[in-house]
Amino acid sequence: MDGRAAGHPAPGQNGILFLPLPGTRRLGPAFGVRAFGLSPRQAAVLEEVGRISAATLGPSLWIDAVASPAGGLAIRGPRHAFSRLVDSLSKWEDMGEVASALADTLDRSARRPTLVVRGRDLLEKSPYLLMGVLNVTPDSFSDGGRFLAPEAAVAHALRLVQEGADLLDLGAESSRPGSDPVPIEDELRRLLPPLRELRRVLPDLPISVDTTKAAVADAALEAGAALVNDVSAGRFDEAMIPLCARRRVPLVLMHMRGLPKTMQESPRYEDPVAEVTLELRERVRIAEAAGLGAGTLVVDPGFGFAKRPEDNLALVAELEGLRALGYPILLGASRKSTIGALTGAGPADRLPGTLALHTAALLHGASILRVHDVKEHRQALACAAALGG
Ligand code: HH2
Repeated sequence: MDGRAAGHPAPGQNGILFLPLPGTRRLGPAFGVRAFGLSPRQAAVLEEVGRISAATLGPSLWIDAVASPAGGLAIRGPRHAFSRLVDSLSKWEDMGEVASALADTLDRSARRPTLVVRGRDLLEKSPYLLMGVLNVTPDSFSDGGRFLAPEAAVAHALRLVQEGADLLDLGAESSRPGSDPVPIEDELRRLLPPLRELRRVLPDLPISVDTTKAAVADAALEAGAALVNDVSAGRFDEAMIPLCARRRVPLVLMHMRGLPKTMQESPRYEDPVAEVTLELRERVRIAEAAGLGAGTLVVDPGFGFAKRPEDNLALVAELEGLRALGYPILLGASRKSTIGALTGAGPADRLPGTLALHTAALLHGASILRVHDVKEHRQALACAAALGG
């Protein structure tokens, strides 16, 4: 299915977006954004106002006009200069939308990421979390069939926790390219026995349920799951977002276009980071309108979901762009086929590539990594975190 035909916006059609640039820190003095979706006139006015601001503020504000049909324009400078720019822009006719989009990105990108599970902010003590993958499926792309038996699933979960997983993501339906949906009853039959047992032996462990079906999420929450991870960001089941809002549990909104069955047939992006952020922004707005927000939303660019290898790599290299949304960023590149495309390695041999991509993601703003290999990530995380990513 073509994602756009399924209601996804074309570049520039769905509002203006300012994306934090790579290399700019959340609260550091220097900040940078690039604009997406400006009309040629708005781009020209922004450039002009920026130049005037730069002249009055001294050499602290840089404006780069980038020739791009999507109204590309990059601005760098200290945060206080951006606040002045917003003030100046709001005085210009027809620039109110641009000023409020810029103010929105400044505000959201400065927020400290939070993830509140059962009253506890998991991101308070440590700014990075490892989410261990536990697939109770017969057909997941890298570990299908290994943990289908509840005893095997529980034993593996205990190992992941012992190795340092901060939370677990329990999934009973593969979302690999080409996969078919699993009926609700089958998904629950796979999911509930290990979930109940895990709840019993590890009562404090935050467990997320990886599902796109509200009925499955509801039953899993009842059985002790504390978060929901939805690879469709609530698109496949309208009841998902209201369910999480009603139960006040965190929801991961992951970006994908189309369905897993067909999503790799013709993925197409002109500007992956801007388009993914814009499409996720729509889902974030729906979730916020339903009552989810700080502490209960996580965003994920959906590495490997309706994307070519170059799109996945651009998303990691410019992951800061998603900070425009104001929520913790989760990334899951573990063992995925982009690593195979780059190196020729099969799924079982993709740990080094996974660590490289995940380290890059951390340095570009990810707060949560979804991983199969926890022990190895603990070491990578200790080193990457020491760099101040
Ligand atoms: N990737 C997979 C499944 N769920 N959830 C989020 N939020 N982000 C991801 O990148 C993500 C996800 C696919 O990986 P895996 O679970 O190993 O495989 P499968 O879907 O075949 O079970």
